[in-house]
Amino acid sequence: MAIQRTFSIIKPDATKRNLTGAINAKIEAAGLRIIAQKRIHMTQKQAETFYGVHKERPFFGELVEFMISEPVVVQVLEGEDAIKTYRTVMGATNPADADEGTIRKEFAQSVGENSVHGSDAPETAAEEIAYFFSGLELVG
Ligand code: DAT
Ligand code: MG
Repeated sequence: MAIQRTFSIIKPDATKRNLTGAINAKIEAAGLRIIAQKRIHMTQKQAETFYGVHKERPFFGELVEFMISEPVVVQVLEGEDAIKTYRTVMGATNPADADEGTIRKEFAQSVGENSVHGSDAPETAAEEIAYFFSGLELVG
């Protein structure tokens, strides 16, 4: 597998509890390099567009409200097989199903407030990175 980039969000439940550093430590321990990072307060429009794929799901409104409830930290991670590597470090969507040692097992509060986002495929990673960062902000 080649060096890849993925998009990450440290979500409101985690920024609120001052867990940015603890989550970054897990990211870096997994061999992923944080090549871009910024703290933003998402607008409703940004959150709706970002999670547009879920707009028909019953939890969509709740998800958008949660994502704009507090600032988030958006990141680009680079490393070997980064998309899959980060999904493994994150753990399952529902923290009750997440493996020991994963970010969600350790920090997530519920399936909705689950501390982190990570892209699920190369196409979505490229789209999500371009949505929040300009090329000049990616310092690999
Ligand atoms: P993931 O974040 O693991 O990629 P996903 O893409 O299926 O999971 O869903 C996106 C987010 O939507 C997820 O991180 C939290 C929320 N979500 C998913 N399923 C949910 C549910 N059953 N109830 C409440 N929120 C949910
Ligand atoms: Mg997803």
